[in-house]
Amino acid sequence: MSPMKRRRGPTLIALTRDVSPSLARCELTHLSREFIDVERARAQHRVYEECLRSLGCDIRRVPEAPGLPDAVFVEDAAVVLEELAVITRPGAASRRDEVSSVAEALTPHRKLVEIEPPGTLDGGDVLVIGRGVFVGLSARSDEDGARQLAAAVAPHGYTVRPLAVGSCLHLKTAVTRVAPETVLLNPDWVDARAFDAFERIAVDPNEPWGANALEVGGAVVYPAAFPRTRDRLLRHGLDVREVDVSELAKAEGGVTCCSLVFGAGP
Ligand code: CIR
Repeated sequence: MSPMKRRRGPTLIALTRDVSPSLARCELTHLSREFIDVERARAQHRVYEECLRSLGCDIRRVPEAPGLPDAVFVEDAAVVLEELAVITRPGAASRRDEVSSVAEALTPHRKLVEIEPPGTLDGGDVLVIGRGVFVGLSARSDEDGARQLAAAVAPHGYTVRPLAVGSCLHLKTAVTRVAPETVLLNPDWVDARAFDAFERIAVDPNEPWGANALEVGGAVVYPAAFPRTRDRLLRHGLDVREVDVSELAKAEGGVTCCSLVFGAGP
């Protein structure tokens, strides 16, 4: 086949990590502990990966970390931008050993900058929209972490905007981007006015946990647990790809937190 006719490979990389056998000992903040079927969680996670693959992602798995219950939630370990990746210092001490393997996986792709103690930052608190970086000040991410992030990204033209987070774990539990200029949010957990430059879709009031969606490849990966909010997304003309992540949700995980999606570069 001539080079002209060769199909282009995926341009997106999605870092993921298999569900740890110790997931049942995960951190929990807002939910009560209930039985988690790890095999089922693994099966759901594989379907999630398949969904990302179908949207053009090349799945690269970070090595398993059986002793780290929350290791599947790779989003919290890094913030990946076009120009650099910021390796976080998670707010939960039990999660700090997750970051070195994620940093190693990112090394071939991005220049790395690390959040230093005593600052804390979870990737789940960082929402990037264009050159705007919203950072949730939560139980996991503090002002020092936000300041360090701002210093790392400012030279590349990004502006960090810290925001208070309500009764939920992370900023991205409360608001995510579902299209380049559109956010999905729960107005009880984040100040919707902070997003008045964007089109805003509110979750259905009966589905407060429904604001965590993952925009990738022009589609929106979305949990099957929130059909009313899904209908709102569909009414906005969005291409919604439903996934069942019910076992991961028992660990307070959603669809953004199970991957780090970024451009593979030129
Ligand atoms: C934790 O509490 O850290 C985990 N059980 C859940 C983390 C979910 N991460 C995310 O939404 N970014």
